[in-house]
Amino acid sequence: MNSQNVVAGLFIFFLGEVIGQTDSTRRGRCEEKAALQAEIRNFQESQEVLRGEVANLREALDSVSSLVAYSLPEDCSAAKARGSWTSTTMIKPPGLPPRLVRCEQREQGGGWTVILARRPTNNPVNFNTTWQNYKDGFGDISEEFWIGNEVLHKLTREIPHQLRVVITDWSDTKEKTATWNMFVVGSEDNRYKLGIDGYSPHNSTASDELQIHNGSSFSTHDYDNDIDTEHCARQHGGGWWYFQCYTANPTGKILMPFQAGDHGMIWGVHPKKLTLRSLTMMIRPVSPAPYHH
Ligand SMILES: *[C@@H]1O[C@H](CO)[C@@H](O)[C@H](O)[C@H]1NC(C)=O
Ligand SMILES: *[C@@H]1O[C@H](CO)[C@@H](O)[C@H](O)[C@H]1NC(C)=O
Ligand SMILES: *[C@@H]1O[C@H](CO)[C@@H](O)[C@H](O)[C@H]1NC(C)=O
Ligand SMILES: [Ca+2]
Repeated sequence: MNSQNVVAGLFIFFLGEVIGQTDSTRRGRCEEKAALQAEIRNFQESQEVLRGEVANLREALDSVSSLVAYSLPEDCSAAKARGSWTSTTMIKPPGLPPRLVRCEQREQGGGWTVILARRPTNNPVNFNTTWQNYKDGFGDISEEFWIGNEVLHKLTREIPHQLRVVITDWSDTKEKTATWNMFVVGSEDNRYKLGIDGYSPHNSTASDELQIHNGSSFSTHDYDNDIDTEHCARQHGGGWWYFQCYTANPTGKILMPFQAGDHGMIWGVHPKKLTLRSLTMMIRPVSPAPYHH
């Protein structure tokens, strides 16, 4: 064999290899493409299946959440009846979406839904706020808050409620308490009119400063419903059932003992007037567990 033949032979050999390789590569690519297309089809199909599943799940979730909402207690007395001792509780007031509230389950047999909480904090809540905020509720349920007039109306409109107030002033850190056996809040159309009665002197150490507010409409700095020529809410800095203007101002500013002013959190009038350090208002049905599904 001469060298020319060797070169020609090698050339043909490599050519054969290259052609062969290209061929098999092409064949491979075709197969891969088909496989890929099949996978894409599979993927699209499973995507459609998944989409259906997601829709099913969403539907199931909707019915589960309405079931959960349906089985939530209406208030803290219903929570208590189910054995709950916790303070922060999810309730579903009649006719309203679920919400977190603060419960008092130890005092006086428990079952109390806290509607207003005040105490000195580093982040005081501004209680000189709007009709809308008082309607919806505002603040932080572990600190200071107003539960919301709509909740108050929905809880008290059909079921007789009692009210309990716990106060402390700066001169005496011992708590004073008072109970009223009737507490009802009207609808927004009635400007959340207050009905209060049945102060019980036997078990109250705080004086009755609320009875005189009976029948008053609710007022805020942007909605004057008091019977005074002045604007009580704006003057005294709270949202409240002002009349002319108040004997108790539970949503007033927490003032230090050396401060003074009618816009303070005040309980009573001179000479019985107390400048409060803390205040909690809570309600519960007069008879236990009155709610029915
Ligand atoms: C206070 O007394 C009244 C009647 O004397 C009673 O109906 C009410 O349940 C008592 N309240 C508390 C919190 O003990
Ligand atoms: C409270 O007000 C309502 C109407 O606003 C009235 O019917 C009721 O007699 C009042 N109760 C008392 C004790 O004043
Ligand atoms: C309450 O807020 C209103 C509106 O911002 C203001 O006009 C009024 O002076 C405030 N009242 C007090 C006591 O701070
Ligand atoms: Ca007025």
